[in-house]
Amino acid sequence: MTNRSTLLLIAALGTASAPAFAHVFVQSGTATVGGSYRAVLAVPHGCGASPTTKITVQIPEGMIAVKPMPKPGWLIETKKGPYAQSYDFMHGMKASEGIKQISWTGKLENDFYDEFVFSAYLPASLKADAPLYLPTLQTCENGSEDWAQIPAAGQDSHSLKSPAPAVRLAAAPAKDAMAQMAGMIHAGDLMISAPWTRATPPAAKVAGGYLTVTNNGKSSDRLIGGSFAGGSRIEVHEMSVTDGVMKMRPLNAGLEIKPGATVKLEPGGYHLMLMDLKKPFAKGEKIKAQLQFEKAGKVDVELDVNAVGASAPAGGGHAH
Ligand SMILES: [Cu+2]
Repeated sequence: MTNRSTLLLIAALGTASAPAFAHVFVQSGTATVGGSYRAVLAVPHGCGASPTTKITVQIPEGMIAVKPMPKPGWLIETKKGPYAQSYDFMHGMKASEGIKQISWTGKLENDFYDEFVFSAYLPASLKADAPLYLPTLQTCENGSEDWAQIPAAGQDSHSLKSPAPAVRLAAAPAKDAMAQMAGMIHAGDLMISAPWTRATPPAAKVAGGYLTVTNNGKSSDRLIGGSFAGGSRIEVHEMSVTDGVMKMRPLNAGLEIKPGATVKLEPGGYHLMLMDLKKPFAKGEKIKAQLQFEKAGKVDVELDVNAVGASAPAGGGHAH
């Protein structure tokens, strides 16, 4: 590309984005629910040619834990109030009130551009189908602009004269999806995720194996056992407390996974038992294994070897 065409392209892009630039708008216009959000309110011009002296934004219902970022030269005032409902916030906390309005008072010449920033949290319960609107009153030395118009259903916000800044919401990835993506295996109607085991002490002849199986089918399947590299076979075990003693026993008929059910094999409960280890498992290794299901058949998995004692069941766990 020549310098000249680069310049032309930049000029063309500049023209194309100019109409949106004429409004007060939210710069980071898409936010993922179930996480924190940094809102940047962009103010590209004054009221006509008159300098901006105050920006007042209304915080929409559902945008919680709002905190404005200090801004040199600008006085920040907030109004707090109750939310319409209580929301789940981070670390299991509930939030039922907070900042509902922020105003910044200062001066912004019409020839300059500025940004007004606050942080917020978007609860996971928010639906990603409708944007959140932040009606904003721009006060100037002469006059004001009320960016508060909200498009009706089906209406394009570009057709509005003074549209309210909007934040589009994006759905949060399914819980644990990120963590499981790498290890997720589909076999027929079954979905197997996060298979793992533990590093073993030198003399150990067995190791526990853990994973989650979901049956998306219409009929039951059974996890019967399997095989693995570096040992004889995999059994399916159940851990139970009998007369106050924690014991495990092999499930000779296998472990049933009912239609629609998610069964977790985890320390202290159902687990795989990897038998007759030829050498210990070392942390960071991956153990190739093949699980045997009654209907889904043989399914190849790789078990991540975690640290010795990772997520060990309370009370000592495995006695073999
Ligand atoms: Cu066991």
